[in-house]
Amino acid sequence: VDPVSVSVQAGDALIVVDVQNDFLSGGNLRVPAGEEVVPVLNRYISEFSHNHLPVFATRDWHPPDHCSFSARGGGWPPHCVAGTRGAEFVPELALPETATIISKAARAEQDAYSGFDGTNLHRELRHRDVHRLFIGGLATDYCVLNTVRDALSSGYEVFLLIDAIRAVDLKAGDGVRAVDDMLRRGARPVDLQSVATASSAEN
Ligand code: VGL
Ligand code: ZN
Repeated sequence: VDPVSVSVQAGDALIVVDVQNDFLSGGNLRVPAGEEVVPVLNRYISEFSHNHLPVFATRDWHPPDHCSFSARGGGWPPHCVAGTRGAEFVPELALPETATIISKAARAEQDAYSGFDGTNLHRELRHRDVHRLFIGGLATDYCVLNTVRDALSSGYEVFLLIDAIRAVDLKAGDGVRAVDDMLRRGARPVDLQSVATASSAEN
């Protein structure tokens, strides 16, 4: 995948997807190498913050009896139960105080992999005149995939942070297939270098 060069500008927002303790090592639904996205996302966060651009952070925010949990016939171990340590953002993630938190899948009978599903994310973005989204986080093959799909079908331009995503890979290749799917639908790949280079060239 060849990253495209882009400078961040007014109308852009960063969406950090589900960087929560339960998705990292020691958590209940470990994403392999999930911790590796944290320092990279911190660099994107500072790029956006320095340019006074909005940062959003989604979080999986389930009740203890959520329908996606195995006890209820769902496919996942209990994870990201609202108010528990597993649901907290990873402490090393340097979210600015101004970040907008988007909680999803907070009702027992409904799951949501997309940050747009059942939330006010779209409204918040329109309110801030955002039309381009830079999206990274966890997990590539679930919440990142579905957030990117919804963003594209809602008319946003999407830049996928290919160095700041990791997959669950329940089936080998799920992550690669998810990236292919997002790019085929029109997301454009970027990495720290292709974003930072373009924007620092202006300074
Ligand atoms: C996620 C599985 C279950 C995710 C959330 O954030 O990608 N994956 N719930
Ligand atoms: Zn979940």
